[in-house]
Amino acid sequence: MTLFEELNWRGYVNQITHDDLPSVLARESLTLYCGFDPTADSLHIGSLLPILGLAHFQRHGHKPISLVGGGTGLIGDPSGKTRERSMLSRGDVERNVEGIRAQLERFLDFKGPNAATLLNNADWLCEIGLLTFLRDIGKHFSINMMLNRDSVRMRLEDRDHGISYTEFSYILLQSYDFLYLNEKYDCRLQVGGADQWGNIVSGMDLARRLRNASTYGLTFPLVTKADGSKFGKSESGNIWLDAERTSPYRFYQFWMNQADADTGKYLRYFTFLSHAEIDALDQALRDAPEQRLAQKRLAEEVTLLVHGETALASAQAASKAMFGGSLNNLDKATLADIFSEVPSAELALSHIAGQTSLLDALVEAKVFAGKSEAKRLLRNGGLYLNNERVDAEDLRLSEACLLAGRMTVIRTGKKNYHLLKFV
Ligand code: 545
Repeated sequence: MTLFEELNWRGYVNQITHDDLPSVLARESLTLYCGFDPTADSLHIGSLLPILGLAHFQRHGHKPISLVGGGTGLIGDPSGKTRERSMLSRGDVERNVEGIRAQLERFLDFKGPNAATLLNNADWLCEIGLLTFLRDIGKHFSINMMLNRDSVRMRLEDRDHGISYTEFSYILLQSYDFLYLNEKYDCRLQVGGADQWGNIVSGMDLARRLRNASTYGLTFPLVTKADGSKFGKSESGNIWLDAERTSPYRFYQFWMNQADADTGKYLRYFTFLSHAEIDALDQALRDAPEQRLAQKRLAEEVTLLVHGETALASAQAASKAMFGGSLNNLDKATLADIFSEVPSAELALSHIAGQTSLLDALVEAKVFAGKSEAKRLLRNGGLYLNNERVDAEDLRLSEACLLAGRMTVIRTGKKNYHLLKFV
């Protein structure tokens, strides 16, 4: 299967600038690039599609360039934005560049015959002088055309927000990048999300005018959800690629919780699983949706890709724990993370000295209104301490009841959790 057939099968192609791009891609090895502005110190899953897109190109023998926008990030792309961005300080941009650079490095192969390259456009954008830029680049941009762009027109019509000269100029910088990369790296294709179409085409025009170069553009679709809500957010906000911002457990759960109607599409977008395996998972979605096999495979694959094997294993252990599995081997941070949304109570550490009865402690922690209620549940076999059933009514709290971080997990019934913290 050719690269283009593969991209089409996976739903990666939104628009291409030339109909002969598929045959060019099949014939020769191209250098291509995609840019990422350092608007935060981490990428979020919105960037995953273009990153994996670059990886698909590389797997088919093309040479990808990941470009971090250390220069353009100082300006801010107005594409698809209804308001002016708040400008980041130079220090913030530099910090963000480092965070993003480290993440981008994980997805591509930087060795071998079609090694990937990682570049920062600050290296050339910060060097070019204003007058040179206005004379050599600015002269080729027509204000009349620029005013006609959707992202600019929307902001012109909105008197309250408007657009600054700074953001208005952004397209010149991205266009100059394509020109520069074409000249220095023989880069002939720029890819990006659907919001980048205008910037990409504009760079192609510039490269044609100044270097008589023929270049190509390809955009990926915007990732959508069947229910119309925004992809990539949970109740607690963006899903980040940085484990410090979104724990591997939450990341795993995010994919686990995808709707049946979206899962087949996301398996194509976000995993490298074979067509045969994805078709089989589609079938499983139709035949036995309640088993959530497809979601489980999706969660496994994307977590493995982004966080690696060890983090996947602990995310899986944490997910099992949430459904009654063992809690003994989870560390403090994981426990705190899994149970961060369950009601918790603090009890004095002195309670674990072997003197306090569990049931009394549970009443003190307000898990039960009174001891008789607690006893009734225990006799019905519905009281669990660290996911193990409690049978003895006179059980006393001791060191043996504590998990990492001096916590005890109480479960009443199938899935009502409470966390006791001994302080
Ligand atoms: C800069 C210089 C270039 C070429 C491209 C750029 C960046 C481009 C842009 N892209 C978006 C972006 O978002 C912030 C990333 C999170 C830290 O603004 N002008 O930088 C997104 N991009 C990936 C996809 C996108 C796009 O990084 O293209 O469509 C999201 O899917 O919004 O020479």
